[in-house]
Amino acid sequence: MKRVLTIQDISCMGKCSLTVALPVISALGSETVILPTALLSTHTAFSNYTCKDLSDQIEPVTDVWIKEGVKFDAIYTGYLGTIEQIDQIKKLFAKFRTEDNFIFVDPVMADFGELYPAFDMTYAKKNAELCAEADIFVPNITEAAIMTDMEYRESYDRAYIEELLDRTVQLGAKITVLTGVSLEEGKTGIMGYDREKNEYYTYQNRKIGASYHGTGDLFSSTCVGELLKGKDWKQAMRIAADYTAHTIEVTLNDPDKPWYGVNFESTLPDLMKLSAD
Ligand code: PXL
Repeated sequence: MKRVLTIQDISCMGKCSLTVALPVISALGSETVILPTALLSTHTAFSNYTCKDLSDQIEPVTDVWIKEGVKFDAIYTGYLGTIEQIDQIKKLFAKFRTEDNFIFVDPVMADFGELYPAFDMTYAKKNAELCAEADIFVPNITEAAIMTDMEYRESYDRAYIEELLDRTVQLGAKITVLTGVSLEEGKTGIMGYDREKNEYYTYQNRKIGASYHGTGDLFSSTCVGELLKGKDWKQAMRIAADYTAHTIEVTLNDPDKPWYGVNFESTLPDLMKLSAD
C-alpha cells in the first residue's frame, strides 16, 4: 500500500485540511500519515476560533519516524501556520525526499483576492519558497497572483491566465497547476504546465454557482489520492475537478447544508466510481 505524509492544520470542526485529506486519501486506498501544523477549534472563516501552533512537535515527531526508518511515497502540504514552520517543512522535505516519491504543495493562504485572516504578506512571500521544492504545485489564482506580484483580477482573459501561469512556473515547481481557472462563461477548471515535458494541459468543467470552504482541500486531496493510485497529473486533476464540482452541486442541493463546508461524506462513493473509470 502507498503511504503519504500530509502536513496541514487540524481544524476540529469545519471540514477542511486534515479532516478532508484523511477520509479522501484513505478512501482512495492509501495510508495517510498526518503531521498537524496547528490545532484550531474551527477554520478561520468562523467568527471565533482558537489556534494552538504545533511547530514544536515537528522535529520530535519526524525524529521518531527517521529512527523507525519510515518512508513516504508522497508528501502533501496544505495550510501551514508560521514563517518558521515553512523553514521546518523545507528541512523535512530534505529528510524524506527520495528518487521515487513526489512532493505536492498546495500553498493554502488566500482566495477571492484576499489572504486568509491568519496570514500577512511576509508569510505569503515566504510560502513561495516551498514551491521551488514541489514536484506538483497547485495555487489558486489569488495565491499565484500574490506570489508573482501580479494584479489579482476577478474577470480576466486567457492571456492573463497564461501570463500568471508562466510567472508561477518561474517559482520553480516541476508541474504547476492553476486552479479555479474559468476560461469560458459557465465553466471552471485548471490550467497546468509540466516543465520537464514542456506540456500544457487545460481542463474545464461546469461551474456551479456557489463556493464553499474546504473545496480546495478536497481538490488537492483527491489529486494526491489519484496520483498515488498511479494516475498521471492530467488524469488526477481531471478527476479531482469533476469530483469537486459534483460535491459542490450535491451540497448546493441539500436544504440542510452547513455554511462552513461541503457534503463530501455523501459523495465519497461517487469518487470511488469516478476513480475506477
Ligand atoms: O480550506 C482552507 C483552510 C484550511 N485550514 C484553515 C482555514 C482554511 C480556510 O480558511 O482557515 C484553518
